[in-house]
Amino acid sequence: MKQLLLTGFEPFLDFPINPAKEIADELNGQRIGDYEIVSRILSVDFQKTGDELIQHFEDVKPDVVISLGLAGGRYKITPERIAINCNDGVTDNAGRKPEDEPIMEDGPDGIFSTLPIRKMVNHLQEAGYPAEISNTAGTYLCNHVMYRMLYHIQTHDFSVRSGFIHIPASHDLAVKHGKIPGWSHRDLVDAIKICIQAL
Ligand code: PCA
Repeated sequence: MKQLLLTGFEPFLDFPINPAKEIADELNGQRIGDYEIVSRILSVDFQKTGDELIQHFEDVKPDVVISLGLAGGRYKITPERIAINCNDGVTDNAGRKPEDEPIMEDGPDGIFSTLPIRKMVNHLQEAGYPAEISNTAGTYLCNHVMYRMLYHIQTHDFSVRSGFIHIPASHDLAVKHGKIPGWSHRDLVDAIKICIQAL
């Protein structure tokens, strides 16, 4: 059976729950389509997160990598099209706040997702879920891990598909936070299963 490395993130900023972690935890060990899901949770720390992800990749040796992250305030499931070579944004969980820094000094400006993002969005919409391709993963940790994984795969010539999906808040988080829309945890999990089945 093929292995799919599914990553989520720990909570960060003013989000006391990270639904990306909850989804990854729930799907860990499940079989979806041709894949066995191996989930790992990443820190929200510019200095550590990329290396953590590469280490999980080396340990698991997956056939596909899908990373999940919360986009608090978004209404739709949004597979990301591209990661850019930039660290910038608000303070991370370790108190760092990079400005306009390249992620890899010698890296390309951008790297496209190698996941079937159009097919994922089409299947989500057919199932009745709000979904669209996002053309920016921002410059925070989600963009960072997407870039680091794609760069690692590209520079080592691995034939592994990889990319990132941003998700809206869960109801639990939306209620605790108070100012962002939420989906039910069940629908979030179902939507990510649909994305995996589109592989
Ligand atoms: N979302 C953040 C980082 C962690 C997460 O779940 C982001 O969009 O960059």
